[in-house]
Amino acid sequence: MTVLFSLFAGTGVNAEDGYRLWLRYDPLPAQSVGGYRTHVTSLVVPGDSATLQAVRAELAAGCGGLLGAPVPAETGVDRDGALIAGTPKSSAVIAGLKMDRQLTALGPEGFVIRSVMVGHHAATVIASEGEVGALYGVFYFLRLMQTLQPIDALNVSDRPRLRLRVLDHWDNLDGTIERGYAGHSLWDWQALPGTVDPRLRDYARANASLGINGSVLNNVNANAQSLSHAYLVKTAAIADTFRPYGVRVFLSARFSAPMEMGGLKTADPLDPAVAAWWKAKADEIYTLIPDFGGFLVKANSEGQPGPLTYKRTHADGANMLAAALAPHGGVVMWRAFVYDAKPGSDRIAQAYDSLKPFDGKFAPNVLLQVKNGPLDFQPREPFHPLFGAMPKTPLMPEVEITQEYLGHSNHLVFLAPMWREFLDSDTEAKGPGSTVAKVVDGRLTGQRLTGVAGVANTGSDRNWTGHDFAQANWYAFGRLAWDPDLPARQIAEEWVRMTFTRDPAAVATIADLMLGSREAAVDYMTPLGLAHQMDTDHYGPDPWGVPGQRPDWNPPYFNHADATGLGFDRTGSGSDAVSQYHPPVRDRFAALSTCPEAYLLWFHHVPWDYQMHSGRTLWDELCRHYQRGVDWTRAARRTWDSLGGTVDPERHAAVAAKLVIQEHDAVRWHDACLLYFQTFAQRPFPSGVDEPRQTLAEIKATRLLSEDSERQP
Ligand code: GCW
Repeated sequence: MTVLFSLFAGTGVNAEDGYRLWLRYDPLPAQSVGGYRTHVTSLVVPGDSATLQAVRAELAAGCGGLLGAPVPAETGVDRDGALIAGTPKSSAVIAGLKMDRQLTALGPEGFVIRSVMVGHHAATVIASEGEVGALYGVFYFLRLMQTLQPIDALNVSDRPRLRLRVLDHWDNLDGTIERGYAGHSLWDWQALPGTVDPRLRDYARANASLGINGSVLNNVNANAQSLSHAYLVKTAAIADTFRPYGVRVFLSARFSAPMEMGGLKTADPLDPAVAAWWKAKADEIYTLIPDFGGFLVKANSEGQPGPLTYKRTHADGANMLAAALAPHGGVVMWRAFVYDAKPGSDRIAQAYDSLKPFDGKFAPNVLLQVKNGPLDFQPREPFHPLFGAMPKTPLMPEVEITQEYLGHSNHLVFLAPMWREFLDSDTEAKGPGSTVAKVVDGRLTGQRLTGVAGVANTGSDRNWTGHDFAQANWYAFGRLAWDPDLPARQIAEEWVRMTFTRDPAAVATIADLMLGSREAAVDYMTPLGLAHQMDTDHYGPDPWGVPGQRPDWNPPYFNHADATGLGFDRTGSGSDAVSQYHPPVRDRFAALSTCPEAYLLWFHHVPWDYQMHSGRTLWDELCRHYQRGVDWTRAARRTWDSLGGTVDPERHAAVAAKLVIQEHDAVRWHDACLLYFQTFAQRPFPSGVDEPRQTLAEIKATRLLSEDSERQP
């Protein structure tokens, strides 16, 4: 059997440019290979579907590469060490093993990997009810070898815990990416459908290696043209490329498209002509893309059109679209990120107020896509109070993989700890232990339609994500979407082993660096519950804000710094947004003494001399956090430098250069925020806190740009 296509098209031989991500199949150390070879002597993957060809190609590239010699493809098992992959339908050997009941229980995306006897021969079987499940099993098996795990007595069964595991691309039709920091869009709309960049297959492969099974191709700030016939034909070409890897395409739908494209006078969801337009549009889409996933909709938020424009509700809008998709099996992912500039209102409270009343009112194929926190992808936020508050509605969390508020592609910030913190947050909706993870995967509510979305950080940069370490966030998202209970350390260590080094000491060192990085970013940007202190590019510090800026986009609105103290009062004496949480959580957050200090300034306006758990004042503690963040960036540089002999020189240098920027930026954050807050606190910096390098006036006179190459260490 032949390998019909090569993997990682266009890759220079072993160029260490990061292109290969975690799917590097370079030869393993000789002492490990010996043991593996006896278990991988031939590949038995019958079947000609595109997915089975992908299974074959991946096994051939993976096993051949890791073992340092090609592994022959065979049609039958005539010796020990066959690796058999497929489904009971595609493989007579798998059918003969009579595992159908178990495979059915695991579903078409689940799989079994087992060491078995086939006749008189020892073999390893990777089996699933579905071909994509077999492919997922293949990636699992390859990961075992990549991370040097034993493969001699395997008995694995696994399946994804969430149904929709989706990347949201905020890609515009002109090739730019909103909040994208790794080049241009991977979709070349001009060249499509005639030319499909071979890179798209590698994108789909990388997703399949994690179990990501959907991509929303266009920005939620949507252009109606994405739904035109010409663009749908282009989208169909992308869908054809992704399909063998189990990645379905979705589109963001602009709510007013019936007016912009269909010439209708209204987009009122209750107008029969509008519903008919969407139904016809859905029918057209499914003629071109039979497995189209559905629509993602940002409605009545940040200027986007929506049902409220016609005095209809979010449920009216979502359900009308859902009705158009339902006959084809598609879903609507309706975003909960809705807020208006309302004088006097607390922006973060609006989504809950607008959507909670509709619990139970959405059609069965609607999911509400809710950001992890109530504001907007900050370095730290408490969990969104809608989790646990809408038991009759499938809630699909949306996290941001792209580092909009976390140093763009310049800062090393590993996001798995942040997502772990979110998933482990206890909503207490049904008593203690009602974690967000249990809400999301349906354990708590019985929801069958489940999912999670991550705003993608990929782009046309050679290494896909700009920062080599940002690849780990794509990886972590996919792994957590598959299993929302995975520990952050396991994810980090897997990724390091597959991406950089298998040296145990270096793995531990790099994983430690990654695991500390998010807390460091919180420390040097927005410690103790501060939020949204970024400039309008959401990069550098801007705690003083922009005069005349819309208040709920302006940092002073969020920090409430004044002579008495710092922080946003969201208790009963303030906006009372805290009351949106279930009573035990609400009470814990609402009392100064029990509110976790990590969320202190999120919920409370706190006097400068308030005594923290450490015994220090708020002011001193705040200073210490900014300093701790800066210190981390310095230590990170030293640590990384010490790994010079372990990591290849190309990527070592690239990361080292980024860490210089990160330290520079952290100092800027420290200086800017402390000098500004000091104008209110009127207190000196405590000992151990660096004196700012510039005055506040000097800092305000320049702006930190993420593209700036002029930084000095
Ligand atoms: O975080 C904000 C971003 C916008 C984004 C919006 C959203 C796509 O700054 O760029 O728009 O959220 O999530 O809709």
